[in-house]
Amino acid sequence: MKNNIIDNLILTAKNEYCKELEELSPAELHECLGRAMMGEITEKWAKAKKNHANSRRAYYFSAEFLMGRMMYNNLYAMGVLDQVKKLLADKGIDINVFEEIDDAALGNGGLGRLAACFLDSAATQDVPLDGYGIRYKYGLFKQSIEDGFQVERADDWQSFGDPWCIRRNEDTVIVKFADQVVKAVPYDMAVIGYGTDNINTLRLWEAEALNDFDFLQFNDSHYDAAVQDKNDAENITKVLYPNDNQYEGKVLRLKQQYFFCSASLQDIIKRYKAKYGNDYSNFANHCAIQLNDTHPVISIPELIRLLELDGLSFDAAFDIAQKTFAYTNHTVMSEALEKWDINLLTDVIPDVVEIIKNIDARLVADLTAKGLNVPVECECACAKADAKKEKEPVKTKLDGMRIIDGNLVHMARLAVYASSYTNGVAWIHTEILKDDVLKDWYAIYPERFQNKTNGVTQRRWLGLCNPQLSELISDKIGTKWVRNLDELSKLNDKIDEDLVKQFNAIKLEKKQELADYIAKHDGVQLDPNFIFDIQVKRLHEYKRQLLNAFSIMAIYFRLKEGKLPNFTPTAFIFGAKAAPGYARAKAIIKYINEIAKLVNNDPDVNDKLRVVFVANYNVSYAEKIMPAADISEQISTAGTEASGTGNMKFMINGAVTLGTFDGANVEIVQQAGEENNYIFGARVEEINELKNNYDPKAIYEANPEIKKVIDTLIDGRFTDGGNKTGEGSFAELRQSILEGASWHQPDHYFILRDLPDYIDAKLKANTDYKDRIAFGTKCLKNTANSGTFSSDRTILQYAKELWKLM
Ligand code: 26Q
Repeated sequence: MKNNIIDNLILTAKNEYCKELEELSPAELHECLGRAMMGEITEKWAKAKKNHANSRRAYYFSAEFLMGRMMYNNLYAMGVLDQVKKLLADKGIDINVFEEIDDAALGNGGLGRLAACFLDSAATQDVPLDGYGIRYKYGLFKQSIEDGFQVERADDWQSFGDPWCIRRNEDTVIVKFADQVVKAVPYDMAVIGYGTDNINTLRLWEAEALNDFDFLQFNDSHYDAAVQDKNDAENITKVLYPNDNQYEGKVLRLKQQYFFCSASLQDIIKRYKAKYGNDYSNFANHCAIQLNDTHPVISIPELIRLLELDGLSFDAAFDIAQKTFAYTNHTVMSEALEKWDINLLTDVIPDVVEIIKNIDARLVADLTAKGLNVPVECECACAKADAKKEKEPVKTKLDGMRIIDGNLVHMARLAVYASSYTNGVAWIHTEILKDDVLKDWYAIYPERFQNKTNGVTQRRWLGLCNPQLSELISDKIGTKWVRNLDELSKLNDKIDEDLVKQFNAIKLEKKQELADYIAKHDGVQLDPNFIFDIQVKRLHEYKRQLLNAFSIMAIYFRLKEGKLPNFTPTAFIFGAKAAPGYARAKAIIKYINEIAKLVNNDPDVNDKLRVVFVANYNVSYAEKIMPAADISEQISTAGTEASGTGNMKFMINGAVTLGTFDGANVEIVQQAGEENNYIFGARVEEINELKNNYDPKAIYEANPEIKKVIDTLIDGRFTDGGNKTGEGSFAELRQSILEGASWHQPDHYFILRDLPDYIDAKLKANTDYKDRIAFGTKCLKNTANSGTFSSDRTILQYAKELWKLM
């Protein structure tokens, strides 16, 4: 088999490029090896497709799939990574050349990467799950840092070719908008399971014009008009919206969502009809469809529309849709919840709006029958009285649940009402859905709510990215962990001084590798003997990179004043992309870079303190970072981070979590022990109380250290893009904390509340680190107890408890 791949590779190189292997550029080699591997799996893939057609199956609808680099992953899954590496080496080729090939970044962050982990896990665990999404021409922008500011560039990921996708012209379908008709052309990517013959499919749609080129227009000298249709069609799948946890109500975004949902449903229906004809009674038994957040929720009315077109009544179609779909919520942040303006929807997809109106009417009838068309019981007993006084109609419980509420269509409400299940992505998140965000819905449909704590694939996030630790683990407990991460718990009995020393040696090696890469990539020198304290994730106020930055300034001042004589040298490493339109997030990046410049150039401290903001943090960078962390920063305001999955990647690789009681941190600490992690700050209950009674300015006035730290935003030591101090972006950051803004209270993520606790916890970890055996033991305990955070566990729970596949 391995020889086949190499023979195939040599042949492909000759056929495609008329070159010997040694002459190929990295991109050409990538293309040829990729094709050779695809040739290897053809039969297995076809067989798996046939098997799936004959069983109940599930589909994962997602606007994002953040796959990362596929070459190493696929070689690993096929079990030939080491052999191919050696065979290439024999030809004088270093397998690391593929590091030059960009990874496909068809996603923003957590939600898109989760989708990719799920595909890997489903394929490996023989779960018949296929993905449906969009083949964006440009993925998430590439980030560079210029003078401390984020600069964005387009991500033309296909410029290196794409050997993994097969274009399937024969499965092209038509998608219609009020003002436009386009072709949806599918590209299939094989999702190769590890240690199984099962191969699943990720089908990504590209938009194309019905007619590329209008000759009549051209002949009339209307050259622009001649290509207008082509451009308008291709624009639909041109670029991924770079927002993460922030809703943007743009027409093009709506077109993207409807485009891939309609195409995917037509595809599924076509396949269903080939088997069952026009009888839809078996549809909901035939498949389950998981909606990855609200981005594909337009699928619900679209399926009903398509079934009605085929002769079903609304009620029959609704019933099928409700049984078929399930919905995953990934956020509690109100600014991230999708609410489409009904006029905009009507302009783009009027027929779908008619269905939504019918669903809303059905909701009204259902809830009225349940007795909910009654005035809201307000805690302050004012609603009725005030309404009378003002002669306004009394607001009813039902009013607050309408799918069409005023001018807005609430996609999360539509999803909960017209699907079989709603799930959160970590225990605490599901609890918040039930008693806060969706509490009215939980009260009526408690049986629909489930929790499915996220996970990550250990193949990429341990096996591939940390071969040294993988080997140590396999030496101790065998290799079963690759397909069953619970096996890691067997390490618990084996942790002794000797094992900890071996673990520490590996950690040091991974830190050296990362330091070398950062030196090359970002031009900053780090000493691997420093503590590596790392926060990598999208830049968002709720994730509180600013809290981390403030704590570093506090430590900086204490060091300068000689107050931390025993401080263990620490490198604070950041990586984050800010949405291009998110001014405050960009200001925070600049602030961190200003701190880095100050600290790294100050000879008083730079033998103890380093700060680096790495550019263009992405999946491939993450693979270098996760194994090299001593401390994993997970410091969101309690109740804001739905789950987090970076926290799990760090844990598996043996880092301690410095974090709040939020998202999956809660379960991480439950598994690995509070004594092996560093938990600080206000919990959800306290945060909820503080919301009515919080005075950050009082904290600022009362605490000279905090005052000094906050004032670094305006005291003139940093430049922030303004001509003079106070004119750039930092003054607004400070103001957002002390004064608030028109749309929020002062310090709405409670940075000042948590800052003192946070500094204490950070310094506690800093001191603990000195006992290398004790600290290494904590790290290893984290690895040993991370089994439950495999996405294999998560996907099997989806398969059993939501999709009823097993
Ligand atoms: C919506 C409308 C228009 C444009 C963009 C969007 C949009 C895009 C992406 C809204 C949200 C997202 C991404 C959300 C996300 O990544 N959520 C994360 O999901 C992870 C997987 O469940 C969790 O671990 C994280 O806690 C959660 O923040």
